[in-house]
Amino acid sequence: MSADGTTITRRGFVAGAGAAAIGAGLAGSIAGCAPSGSKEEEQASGIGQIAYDPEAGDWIPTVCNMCFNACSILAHVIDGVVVELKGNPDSPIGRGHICAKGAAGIMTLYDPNRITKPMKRTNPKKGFDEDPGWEEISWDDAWTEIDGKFKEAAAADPKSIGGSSMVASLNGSTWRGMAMGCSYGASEGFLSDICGAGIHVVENMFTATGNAMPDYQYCRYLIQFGTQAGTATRHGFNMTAERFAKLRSEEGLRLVSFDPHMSAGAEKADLWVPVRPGSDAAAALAMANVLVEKGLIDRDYLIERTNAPALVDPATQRILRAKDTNKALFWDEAANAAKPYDECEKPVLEGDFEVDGVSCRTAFSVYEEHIKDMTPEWAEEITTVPAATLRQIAEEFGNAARSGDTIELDGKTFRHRPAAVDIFSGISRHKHAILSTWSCLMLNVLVGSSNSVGGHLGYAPANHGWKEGNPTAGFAPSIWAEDGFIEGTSFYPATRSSFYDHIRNNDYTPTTMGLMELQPLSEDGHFVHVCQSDPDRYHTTPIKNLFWYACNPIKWWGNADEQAEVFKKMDFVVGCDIYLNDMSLFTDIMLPEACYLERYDVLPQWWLNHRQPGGLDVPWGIEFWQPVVPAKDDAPGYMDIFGEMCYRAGAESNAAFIGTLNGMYRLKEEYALPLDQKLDPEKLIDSIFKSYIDEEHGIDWFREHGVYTRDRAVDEVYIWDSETPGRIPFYWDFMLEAKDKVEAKVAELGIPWETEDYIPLPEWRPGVDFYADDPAYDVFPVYYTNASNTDSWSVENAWLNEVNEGDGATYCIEMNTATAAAKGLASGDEVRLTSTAGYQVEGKLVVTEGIHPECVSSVVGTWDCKSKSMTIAQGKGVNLVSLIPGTTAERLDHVCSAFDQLIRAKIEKIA
Ligand SMILES: Nc1nc2c(c(=O)[nH]1)N[C@H]1C(S)=C(S)[C@@H](COP(=O)(O)OP(=O)(O)OC[C@H]3O[C@@H](n4cnc5c(=O)[nH]c(N)nc54)[C@H](O)[C@@H]3O)O[C@H]1N2
Ligand SMILES: Nc1nc2c(c(=O)[nH]1)N[C@H]1C(S)=C(S)[C@@H](COP(=O)(O)OP(=O)(O)OC[C@H]3O[C@@H](n4cnc5c(=O)[nH]c(N)nc54)[C@H](O)[C@@H]3O)O[C@H]1N2
Ligand code: SF4
Ligand SMILES: [Mo]
Repeated sequence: MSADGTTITRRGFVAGAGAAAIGAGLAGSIAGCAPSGSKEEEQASGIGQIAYDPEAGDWIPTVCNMCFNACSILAHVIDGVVVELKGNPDSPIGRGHICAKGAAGIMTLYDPNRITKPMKRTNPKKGFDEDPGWEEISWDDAWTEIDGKFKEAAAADPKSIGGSSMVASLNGSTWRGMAMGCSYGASEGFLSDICGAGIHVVENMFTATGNAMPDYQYCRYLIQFGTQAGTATRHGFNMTAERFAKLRSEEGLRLVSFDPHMSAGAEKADLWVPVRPGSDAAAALAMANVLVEKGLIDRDYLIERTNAPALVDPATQRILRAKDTNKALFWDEAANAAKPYDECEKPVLEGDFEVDGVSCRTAFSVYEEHIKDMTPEWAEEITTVPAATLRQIAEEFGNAARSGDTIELDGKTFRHRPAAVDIFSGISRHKHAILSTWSCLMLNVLVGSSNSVGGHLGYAPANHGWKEGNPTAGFAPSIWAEDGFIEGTSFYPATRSSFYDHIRNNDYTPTTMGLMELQPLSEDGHFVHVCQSDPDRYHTTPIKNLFWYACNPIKWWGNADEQAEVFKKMDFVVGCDIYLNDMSLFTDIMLPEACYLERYDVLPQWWLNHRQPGGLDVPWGIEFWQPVVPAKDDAPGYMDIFGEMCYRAGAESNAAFIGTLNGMYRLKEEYALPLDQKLDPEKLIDSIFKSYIDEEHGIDWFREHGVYTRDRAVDEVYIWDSETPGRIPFYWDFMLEAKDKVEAKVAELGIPWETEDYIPLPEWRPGVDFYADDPAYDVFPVYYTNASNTDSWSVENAWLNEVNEGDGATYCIEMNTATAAAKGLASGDEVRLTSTAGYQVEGKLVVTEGIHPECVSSVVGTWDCKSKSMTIAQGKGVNLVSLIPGTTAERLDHVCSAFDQLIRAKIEKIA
C-alpha cells in the first residue's frame, strides 16, 4: 500500500495471481499492509507472489455488482476471506470473464471506509462543508425513528414522502419503491435514467425490448452513435466485449463511431466521426436522405414490416382508418382500392390516391418529401461532419445491409441484413432526445435491419419460459391490432406495456411529480427535478421526507450546489449505502448495506432485457447471488432491510409487500410466501427458482451450481421469420393523438408544457444551448465512461483509483490540441470552465487529438467527491455536470423526460 495506507499497487493487480496475493495479504490485516512504491518494496511485501495455497478453500459461485451488469463470478474464499474473484465459466452471463472493476471488487469488500452500522447525524446543519457528526445508533433505534417519522408524514400527506435510487443495486431499487409504497403509500421519487430516456421507448417500439443491440453474431457493418457498447460500457459488457472483438478481428465487421470524444468505441472503430454534440439527428437524417436517393432501402420490408404504405391525409397528417375497426388503410394495387392493412393483398409504397373524396398519399411518399432537403450539405453545417463522409457512410451501410438476402436458421427463413445502427447515452442526454433516437434508429428501419438476422435486435424479445414445458415468466410481444405493431413487452419481463395503449386509454391527469401521465411515451419521471424546486409550476407537492437507496442524487443530475439546496430543504432524509457518499452530507440517518459479496440478491436477470444480451450463441441463464463471506457487523442486505421496513410498518403493510412479491415474481401458488410473516429472503429465492424451473432446482441446487442455463430457440432471438406477423411504426400517427390529448389536459390544468415534438416524422432540433448567444462560450463539455469505472463510486476503489491515476487523463479535463494551442493553453495548466448558467468547475488540462475541436471532456463527470469519509475518492476527478442547471423545465424533453446536458462554457487558465 502507499504511504497513506489506502492504495494497493496495480502491478500486482493486473498480474492476476498478484491480485490473489493482495487478497491473501488482506486476510492477515485489512487495514495495515506493507508499503509499496519501488520494485524492491513490492518484492519485500510479497506482491507478485501467491501468498496462499491456490488449492485451498472454496470457489463459491455468486454475482458481481461492481457495475450494473451482474456477471456470474466465482469467489475464492479461504478461511472466511475472499482472496480472488474470477468469471464463472459455466455461465452465459459474463461468459466466464471478469473485468478490471469486477476483479477489483475485493478492494470494495475490504475497504475500511465502508459503513456497516446505522448512524445518526448530530450536526443539524447540512452542506458539503459541514461535518454531520455521525453517531452510531442501534438498528432498533434507527427503525423506530424512521417508521415513526414516515408514519407521521404519511398521515399528513403520503406525497410528502419520496424515494430515490437507480442502478447500483438494480433489484434493491425496485424493492425500495415497492416497500415505501406498501408501508407509507409513497409513490414519489427521483431517478436519473439519463442514459435511456427516449431510447428505451423507441427501442421498445422497434424491437419489443427496452434495450436493443446489434446482432453480435451476424452483423458486419455497425454504426454507433454515442455509445461504447462492447468496448467499454453498456449492458452485458463481458458478454458483448468478447463477441464484438471476434466480429471485428475475425469477421471483418466495419465499425463507424459517431462520438465527439475518441472514447473506447471510437478508438476501436475503422472510422471515428467526431460529431458536434447534440447534432446526431441531423447526421442520421442526412444519411437517410442518401439511402432514399440512392434506392438503398428495403422496399419489401417497408411494405411488410412497417406502416410506410399507410395512407395519410396531408391536411390533418393523420392516417386514414377503417370506420369499423380503426385499422390503418393501405392502397391495394390488386383491388385498386384502399383496404385495412391486414386485408391488403398488394400494398403500394408510394403514390397519391383518393379515398372517399379525400386526397391522400402513402406515408412513405410523405417521408420522401419530408427528407428531401435534409441533405449531407445541410447536415454538415449542423454536425461539422463533411458531407462526403456522411454520403460515404450511408452508401457503405446501405450496401452492407444486402437488401433481398435471406438466411435459413433452424428450418425457417429470415431476412439477412448484416448492418445496424446502435445508440445509447450520448444521444439521450439532450433535448429532443426522442427525435434523435428515432432519427438514428430509422436508418435500421429503412434498410430492413430492425429485427432481422445481422441487424438490430431486442436484447430479449421473447422467452418461452425458463424450462421446457414450464412457461412461468415467459413473454412474447403481442400485436396492436389497429396498425399491426409489435408491443406488449417492457423492462420487466412478463409485464405487459404498450405505448399505443397508454396513448389511447391512459388518464392524462398527473398524480406524481414525475408527470408521467403527461408523457405517454416516457419511461422516466424526471420532471420531479423541476417540481421539487418549483412546486407551483405544475401544482405539485414537494417531497419533505426522503429515503434514498444506493445512489448519489446530489451528484448524478446537474449542478451540485443547486441540488444541495433542494435536499437541504427536506425535513427528514434517510440513506442506505455502502459508503458515506456525498449524499450522506444531506442525510439524517444512514443505514449501511452489506457489500454485494456478503448478501443475497434476487434474480439479477429479472431486468434481463438489460442484462442478458441475446444471440443464438448465448444460452439463457438464471444465476444465483449469494453471500460468500459473512457480512461485517452483520450488516443486512436490501431484502432484509425492506422486509424489515414493511414488517415494522404493520400487518397490512407486510401483507401488501409479500403479496406484491408473490405477484411480481409470478410465484406458483404452491410456492407463494405467507402474507403474515416477515420476508425470508432465502425462501423467496427458493420459491422463484422452483416456480420458474422445478422442485429439484431450488436454492440448494443453486448454492452449489450457481447458474442454470437453457439454449435459446431461434424465435426467441429473431422474432420475425417469414411466417410471423408484426410491424413497427414508420409513420408515427399516434404522436398526433398524444399531442391532442396532452394539449387538452395541460389547458385544463393551466400549466405550461411543450408539445412541439409530437410530430409524425423525425427531425433534428437544436438544444437550448446549441447555438451561442455569446461567442466567448465556445466549448461544449461532454463526459464519457471508461471500462474501469462505474458512476460516482468506483473511484473509491483502491485498485481502480490507481488505474485512474496512472493513465494521466482520467482525473483531468481533455481538450483538443489545436484548440488549446489557439487559446494559449497546454497540458498541465489548471483551468476553469464557466457555463452559460454561471456555474464553474476547475481541473487540470490535458490536450489530445482524440476530441472534437469544440469540446472538452472528462470521465464520468460526477466525481470530485466532497465526503471526507471516502478518503480515496475525495477530491479526485472533475464534476463536469456541475456546469448544468438541473431544475429548469426548458432543459427537459417533454415527450420522454430526457435531460438536456448540452451546455456551452468558456475556458480560462487559472494557474
Ligand atoms: N464501465 C462501465 N460500464 C457501464 C457503466 C459504468 O458505469 N461503467 N454503466 C452502465 C450504464 S447504467 C449505462 S447507462 C451504460 C452507458 O453506456 P454508454 O452509453 O455506451 O456509455 P457512455 O460512456 O456514457 O457513452 C456515451 C458516449 O457518448 C459520447 N457523447 C457525448 N455526447 C454526445 C453526443 O452529443 N453525440 C454523440 N454521438 N456522442 C456523444 C461520449 O463521449 C461517450 O463516448 O453503461 C453501462 N455499463
Ligand atoms: N455526471 C454523470 N451523471 C450521471 C451519469 C454519468 O455518467 N455522469 N450516469 C447516469 C446514469 S446512465 C445512471 S444509470 C446513473 C447511475 O446512478 P447510480 O447507479 O445511482 O450511481 P451513483 O450516483 O454512482 O450512486 C451509486 C451509489 O450506490 C452505492 N453502492 C454501490 N453498491 C451498493 C450496494 O450494493 N448497496 C448499496 N446500498 N449501495 C451501493 C455507491 O456507494 C454509490 O454511493 O447516473 C446518471 N448520472
Ligand atoms: S462488467 Fe460489471 S458486473 Fe461484469 S465483471 Fe465487470 S464490473 Fe462486474
Ligand atoms: Mo445508466
